[in-house]
Amino acid sequence: RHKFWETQPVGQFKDIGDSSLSEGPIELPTPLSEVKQEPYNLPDHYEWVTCDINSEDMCDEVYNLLAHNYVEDDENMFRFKYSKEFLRWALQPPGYFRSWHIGVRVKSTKKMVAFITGIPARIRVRDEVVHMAEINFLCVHKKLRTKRLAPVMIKEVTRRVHLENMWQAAYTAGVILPTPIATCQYWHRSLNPKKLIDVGFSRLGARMTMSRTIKLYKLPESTVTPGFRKMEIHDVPAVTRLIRTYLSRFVVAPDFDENDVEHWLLPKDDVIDSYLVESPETHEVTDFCSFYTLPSTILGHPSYSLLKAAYSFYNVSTVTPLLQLMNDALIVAKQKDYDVFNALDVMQNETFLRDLKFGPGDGKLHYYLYNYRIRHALKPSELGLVLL
Ligand code: NHW
Ligand code: EN5
Repeated sequence: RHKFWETQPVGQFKDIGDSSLSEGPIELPTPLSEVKQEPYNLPDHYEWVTCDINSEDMCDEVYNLLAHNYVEDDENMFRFKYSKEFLRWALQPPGYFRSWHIGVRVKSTKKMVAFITGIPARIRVRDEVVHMAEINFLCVHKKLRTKRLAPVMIKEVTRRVHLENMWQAAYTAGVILPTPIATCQYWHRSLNPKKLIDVGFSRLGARMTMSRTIKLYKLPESTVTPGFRKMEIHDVPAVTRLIRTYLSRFVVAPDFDENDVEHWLLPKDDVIDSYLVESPETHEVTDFCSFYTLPSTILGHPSYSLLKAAYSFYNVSTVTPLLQLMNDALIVAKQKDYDVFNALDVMQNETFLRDLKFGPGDGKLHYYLYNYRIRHALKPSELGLVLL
């Protein structure tokens, strides 16, 4: 069934329920001198390129490959359209390796036809912090699909991760592979229901009119929580303390330090939005919420071409009820003209999704670890990790 994945150190379907297998690394690291020194062979006429995402031309090429060939929904109505600024942010966290930003070109024309990336991350699994790669943006041009190029891309990024003495990875996908550590559900909160219905993202409910639907999803003009404001650079230490304490309760979560928080959570226009609650009395930071910006191209619609979507990222409530905090997040997203606010059922998100009028989508997201076995699949609420 899975000619490639059967050869890889990942949990296999045949091993599900085998209690003799213990948790942790599947294979031991090999000496660095035994890691293959040359890149894997590509089919004739193709060549590897290490991408410089800071170069305007390279960034353009990657952006265009993804904008035309990356992930679509199951009915091919929408396609993710990561912005260039987003890609630069996603690919250059503290300690990133340029060698993990891997493209494939046609030798003769230099056209970029495939891409895969890794970034370093410290991920805690139960009480062990593991230095991993987060793998993302695997993409093969539509015209080169099903030619087994993806396994070569995956082996090459694995080799380059090994050269940095890292032996585990985390990734997510909409497809089922051997074998998920957790399966999460996408939820969607309409902010601009008329447009969502017009473009086929959602449907008018049974016995619902357009005007009743618009009223159903109406939000207040401004946020309600006293002390709710945008995160600023001087908040990094307080937000780091808040988020570290919060993430310690999940089975799998990133081990963020202040540098990570500054990179991943400090607001960047049209990339990442973060808000916190500073107590008007004590000036303590008690609550935090964030979302990233990932629009989708609307395929083949006469009047609209872009769906503006916000995706829930990391949220922490200690004083403000999570429901109220996320309602404020919806209000700012509406003020900023997003059409929809998306969230997974990870962390404590289930406690607000239904009350805040999110509905389940038709997409699932499966979480995976490479070369690390987990004894039982986790519940989404045991995951404290969100990938982009
Ligand atoms: S998930 C998004 C992936 N990208 C897309 O869906 C974009 C649109 N699709 C495509 O570009 C986020 C192509 O369809 C792709 C497959 C490139 C997906 N992950 O070349 P072939 C990520 O980026 C397996 C892993 O003929 P293709 C996460 C498939 O099961 N494997 O197919 C990426 C089969 O293997 P099998 C996937 O359609 C994580 C083989 O590829 C996959 O032309 C990567 C077929 O290859 C997917 N999303 O190209 C793993 N989709 O064994 C990282 C298909 O079943 C692992 N396949 O025969 C860790 C590495 C680092 C380790 C470090 C220690
Ligand atoms: C790795 N970092 O399928 C990324 N999205 O539900 C790879 N559906 O937007 C991840 N099909 O349900 C890939 N509207 C996995 C995601 C791939 C993209 C994807 C789904 C997630 C999605 C929408 C549109 C469906 C269009 C037809 C959807 C219903 C919304 C409705 C709003 C009102 C309340 C009920 C739900």
